[in-house]
Amino acid sequence: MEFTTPLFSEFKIPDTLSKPLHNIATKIVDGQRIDVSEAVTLYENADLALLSQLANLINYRINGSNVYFNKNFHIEPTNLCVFNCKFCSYHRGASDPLSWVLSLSDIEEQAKKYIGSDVTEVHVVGGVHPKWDIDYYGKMIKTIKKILPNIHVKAYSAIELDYVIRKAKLSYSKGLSILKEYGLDSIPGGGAEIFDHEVREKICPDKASSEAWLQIHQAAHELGIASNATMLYGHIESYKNRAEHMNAIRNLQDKTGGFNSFIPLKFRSANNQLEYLGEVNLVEDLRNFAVSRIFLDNVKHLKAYWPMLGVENTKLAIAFGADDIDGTIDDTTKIYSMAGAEEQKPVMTVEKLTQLIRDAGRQPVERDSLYRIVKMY
Ligand code: V47
Repeated sequence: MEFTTPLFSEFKIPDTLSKPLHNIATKIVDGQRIDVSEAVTLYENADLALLSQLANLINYRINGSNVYFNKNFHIEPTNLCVFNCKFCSYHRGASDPLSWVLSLSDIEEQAKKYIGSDVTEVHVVGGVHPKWDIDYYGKMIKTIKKILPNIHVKAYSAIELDYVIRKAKLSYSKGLSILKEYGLDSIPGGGAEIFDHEVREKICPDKASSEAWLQIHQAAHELGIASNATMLYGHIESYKNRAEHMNAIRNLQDKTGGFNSFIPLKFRSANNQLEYLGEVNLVEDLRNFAVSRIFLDNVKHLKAYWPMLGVENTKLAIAFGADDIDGTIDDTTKIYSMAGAEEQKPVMTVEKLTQLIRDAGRQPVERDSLYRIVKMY
C-alpha cells in the first residue's frame, strides 16, 4: 500500500480552531518547537483528529512511511529487587514461588536457543538483585556474547546501573566503560518513570533519582553508547509532569543526540500497589503518543511497544505518530503480562509484525538496534 494521504505533505490548519490552538498548530507546521505549556494545551484542548494530523506530519517529515520492527528476545535475569516501586507487578521476595534468579549457565542456555537464528538484539533487564555486582552484570553480557557473538546487547535500566556502579564506588562513566568492555552495546529506556520529584516520591520513593537517570544516560551517550527513554504515564501524574519529563529528555538530546527512541509506557494496574487507580483509556493513550511525537522533535523514533498495547491498539498508535513497534519478543518478557497487559504470551512472527504495519497503511522495515535498515518488506 502506498502512503499517499495528502495531509502529510500539505496540511491546512482549520480556521475553526481556537486562537491558542491555531498558534500552536502553526508553530508545529512551520517546524518550530513547542514548549511545556503549549504541550499542556494540546493535552487539554486539542481534539483527536488534530493531534493525529499534526503527529503524522512530524512523523512523516522524519520517517516517511517507514514503520520499524526488529527480531529480538529478552532475558530477565531476576525479579528479586531491593526496591519497592508501587506500580511494579513483577518483583517478588526470595521465598516467593514466583521469584526467579538466573545463573550464568541459565543465561547461557537461554542464549543457546538462538544459535543459528537471525535475531539481532537481546534486551536484558530485571530487578535489582541485592548481591550482584558490576562484574556479575558484565559476566552476564559476556556469557551471551560467547554464545551469540554478533548479537546487539541492549542491557540494564539506569536503575540497575546506578545500583551496581555506586556499589562499586565508581563514576557512572567508569562503570559504563567497564560494561562496554564486557560487550554492552546500548541501554534500554526503563526506570525513567516520571521525573517530577513529588510524583517519584509517591510511586517509587526509594530508587535512583531523576537526576541519576539523566546523568547515567548522558554518561552513556558521551561514551558512544546509545539509549532509549521511557515515560510511565496514566497513574497520578499531571499533563504538566508529562511535558516536563519530555522536556528533560529533549534538553539532554540537544546536548548528546544519544537517544534512539522514546517509549511511552501506559501504567497497567493489575497486581500492584497502585491497582486502585485503574487505567487510562485508549483515547488517552493515543493523545499521549501524538503529543510525544510533536514535542520530542529531536528524538527520531517513537515506539509503540506492542506487548503493552496489544496488536489492534498498536495499529492505532501508528496513526498517532509512532514509527516503531519493537520486535518478535518470542514470549521472553513477563513485566507486562504480570501487570495485566492483553498479551499474556508476547510472541510475534515477522509475518504478523509486517501485516500489523501494512494494516496501518505503512511500509514495514526491519531494523537493527541502531535503526539501520536490515530489510524492507
Ligand atoms: O521502568 C513497570 C515499566 C519499565 C509497569 O528500551 C510498567 O526498548 C506499566 O523500560 N505498568 C521497564 N509499566 C520496561 C522498559 C522497556 C520496555 C520496552 C522497550 C524498552 C526499550 C524498554 O516498565 C519500567 C517501568 O516504567 N513498568 N511496571 C506497570 N505496572
